[in-house]
Amino acid sequence: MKIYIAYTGGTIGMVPSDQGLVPDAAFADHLAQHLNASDELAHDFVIASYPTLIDSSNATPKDWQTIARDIESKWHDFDAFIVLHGTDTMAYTSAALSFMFAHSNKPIIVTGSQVPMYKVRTDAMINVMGAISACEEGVQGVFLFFAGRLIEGDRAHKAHTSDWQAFSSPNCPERGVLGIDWRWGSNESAQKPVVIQIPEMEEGAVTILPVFPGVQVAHWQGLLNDQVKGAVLLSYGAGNAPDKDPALLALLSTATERGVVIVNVSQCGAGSVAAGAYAAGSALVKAGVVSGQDITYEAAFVKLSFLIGLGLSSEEIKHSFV
Ligand code: ASN
Repeated sequence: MKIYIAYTGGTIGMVPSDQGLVPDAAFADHLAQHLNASDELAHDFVIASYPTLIDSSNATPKDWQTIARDIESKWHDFDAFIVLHGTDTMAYTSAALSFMFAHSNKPIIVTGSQVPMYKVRTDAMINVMGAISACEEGVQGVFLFFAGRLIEGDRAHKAHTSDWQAFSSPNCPERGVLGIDWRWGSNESAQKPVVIQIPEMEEGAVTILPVFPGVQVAHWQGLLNDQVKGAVLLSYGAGNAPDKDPALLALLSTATERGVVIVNVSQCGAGSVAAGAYAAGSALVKAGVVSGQDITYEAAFVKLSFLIGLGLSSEEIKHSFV
């Protein structure tokens, strides 16, 4: 099997510096030595290190495009793709790749680690080996693999800062769980031809509006500036926000009337938005806010960025969330 592994940055390949951990340009070579040392891994690995390695907290939509273009340029030369990435924004990147490589017929697996590979007590190789194993099993699609769990790329959420199990799949069963052997979940996706679309995604086109006790117009005004075309509203519970402040609701209505798509996602982290179950949620519906249902806020943010980048109209984008 020909497997392309891209090191984009992140803890997995970091080493200590005066300022704390930083990505190491020599990591790709160390990993190559590990993988090539084993006779059990009879694959052709090509391991690339990106010219600018980042802590993934610096990632922007441009980085999603860079990774996607890199994979696209090698699409016909490899059977499988593994993206080594920092955990902080890994769920955003895996969601972005899911949208950009819809119905992928090859494995594209994003992984990384909580502890760098240079440490003795590290999860680096167990995650890399799990990702390779998923490729060997011939899974098709974009996934985030971490601590034995193969999560659909657009369903992952970073849920823990320090557990080995850093990611959850709040509203969707994992595709597979790897212990000694794989335990497979169901794969209901009908096989359609792969669609690769890598739009230009403007930075700042999408924002996140937090709901919190005492939130005021002034808090959101700057976030809903003229550059913004989409927003994820992080609501309470089943999709509620204060409905006793007319100015706040007017701000949302004005934005949706000028074409900003505002998607309601619960800050609970799991479960679904039930738009309109409470009066406090109905006010959002009246203001033109659409329900994100059970999408994660990471995937909602990325989906808005992707669809806006493709040039879809507000109505088309709203429709895609239904
Ligand atoms: N700050 C790191 C990153 O996201 C965290 C990690 O990879 N575990 O790049």
